[in-house]
Order: sequence, then C-alpha cells, then structure tokens
Amino acid sequence: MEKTLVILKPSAVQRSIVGEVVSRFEKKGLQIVGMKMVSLSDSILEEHYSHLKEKPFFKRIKDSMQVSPVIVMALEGLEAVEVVRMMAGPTNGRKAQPGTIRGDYSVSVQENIIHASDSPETAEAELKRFFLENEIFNYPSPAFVNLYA
Ligand code: YYY
Ligand code: MG
Repeated sequence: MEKTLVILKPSAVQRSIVGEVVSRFEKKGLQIVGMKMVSLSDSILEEHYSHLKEKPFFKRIKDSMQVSPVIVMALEGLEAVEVVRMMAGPTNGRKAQPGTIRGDYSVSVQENIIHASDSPETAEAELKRFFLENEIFNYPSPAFVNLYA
C-alpha cells in the first residue's frame, strides 16, 4: 500500500467542488486516511514549491494558494501516487483530457484544482510536510476485498 498527498486548492474550495473531487477519489477506491482544512503559510509554500521558487511567477502561485484555505488529504491505495496523478491529469487544464480532474474542471495552469504528489519519495516528504503523525489514520476498509483481487 502506498500513500499520497492531495491538496484541494483554492480553485476547488472557492468553486465549491470539494465534494465532487473527493467523491472521485472515494469512487475510484482510494482510502482517505487523513483530511483537514488549513491556511498555507509563506514558508510552507516556499518549501512545497521550492522547484518554482526562482521563477518570476512564484509570487503569483503563492498568492493564489493563499486566497482561501485549502483541504489537504492523505489517500492510500496500491500505487496510489501514480493513480492519483493520472486522475489529476497534466498541469495545464486546457491540455488535460476530459475525464481527468483538471480536464473536467479547469481551463488554467495555475487554477488547476488539485496538487498531487509526483513520486513515492515526494509523497513521503509532502505527507510529513502537511500532516502530524497522529493525523494519518490506519483503519480497516470493508470494501478492500472488492477493490483489489
Ligand atoms: O505537479 P504539477 O502541479 O502538475 O505542476 P508543477 O510543475 O509542479 O507546478 C506546481 C503548480 O504551480 C502547478 O500546479 C500550477 C503552478 N504553475 C503555474 O502557475 N505556472 C507555471 N508555468 C507552472 C506551474
Ligand atoms: Mg508538481
């Protein structure tokens, strides 16, 4: 089993599509093992988007992540990192296939609804960044036998 981090960005929270997006993950068979609403500080965003920190548009991204609180989620499943990235679709909502979250809800690069960890290593670091140890849960999933055979 693998865990991955999803952030429902202000573009999801402000447009009131949190439920729809969360529902997609549940229907797919991913188990929610952590979930909370938080306001993202400058320092956590500088760490989280450190690969973009030197870009001229970094402030624009940071501002957009702070216009409202976000929902951070920990999702668990077999190959969850890859599964969730596929469900998200590519960064640019205009290039994302219909059927993906970004493809169905976004026409933007910046306002692209969710963040999803891009590798198992990144996922581990990102889960630690946004969750305390006791905020990630381990509980039986009765549906498990129907999900993976
Ligand atoms: O992993 P992913 O979210 O698909 O893209 P990243 O290249 O890691 O960029 C993070 C985030 O930054 C992206 O979701 C939107 C924003 N962004 C942007 O607004 N403009 C860009 N040219 C590149 C990224
Ligand atoms: Mg990324």
